[in-house]
Amino acid sequence: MQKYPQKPAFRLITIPVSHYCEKARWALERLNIPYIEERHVPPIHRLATSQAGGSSVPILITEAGTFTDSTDILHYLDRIASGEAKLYPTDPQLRHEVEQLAALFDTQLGPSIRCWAYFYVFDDWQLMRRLWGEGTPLVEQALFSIAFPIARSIARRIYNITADSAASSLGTIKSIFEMVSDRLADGRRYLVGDRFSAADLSFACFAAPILATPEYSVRLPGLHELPSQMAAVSQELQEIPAGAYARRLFRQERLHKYLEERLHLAG
Ligand SMILES: N[C@@H](CCC(=O)N[C@@H](CS)C(=O)NCC(=O)O)C(=O)O
Repeated sequence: MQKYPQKPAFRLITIPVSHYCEKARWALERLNIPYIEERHVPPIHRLATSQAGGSSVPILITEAGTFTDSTDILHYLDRIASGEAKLYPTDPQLRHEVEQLAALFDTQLGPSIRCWAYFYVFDDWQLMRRLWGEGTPLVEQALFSIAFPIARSIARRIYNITADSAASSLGTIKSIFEMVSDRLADGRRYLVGDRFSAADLSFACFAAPILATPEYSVRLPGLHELPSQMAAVSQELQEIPAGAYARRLFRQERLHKYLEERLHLAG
């Protein structure tokens, strides 16, 4: 998938639905940096990531170097961003708070939502074909039926996806949503300070798959497409302040970019 083809671009290697990849896309788009996204179907992505010197996605390849972790990508982009577009505050105390929250979302929320969601949707081949295949090369889409069972069984093993781990992941997700709701209870507009930061961006991206966020880069399943147990949780979380907040961030902080991209693709 090529975006902004008129200028020289960074390369971003991704798996379509990955919420770690969404972090990198959003940061690149917010900073108005042209990039070419190279989407891959798992486990075929490993050919591209190992060639770039990494393993997981996202990987950002730039003239200044290759970044193989979503937080390293955000840090790098922040270094080259100017003023308003910066994702980390310059004040050291506020920056520390942003880093701490973002790390919690990276290490707890991201993996918990992945485990919980995959537990429910892994048997739905049609949905998985969209989530892992949308925008990937046609040859990889054609190989999906062979690749999917392999990638699914690897993912079940390395991410320990079981009924028990899905239930405990949901506990972690709810406690992080409660912490975020408590933080927002004083009426603040953003999680840290008075500006949008990497903490907000990370929370919105990681939460998106459980909130069926419509502006996400890959079409996430709506409530009507989800198994009823998932739909009930999604509905419940959308209605609490943290869930409403994450969806608002996509609408208010991302939607203009999203519309621009759709217009660009249509034009
Ligand atoms: N710490 C990494 C984690 C990224 C991650 O877990 N990516 C997953 C997709 S959600 C992945 O690439 N899984 C397949 C693999 O490891 O080969 C980051 O922030 O970039």
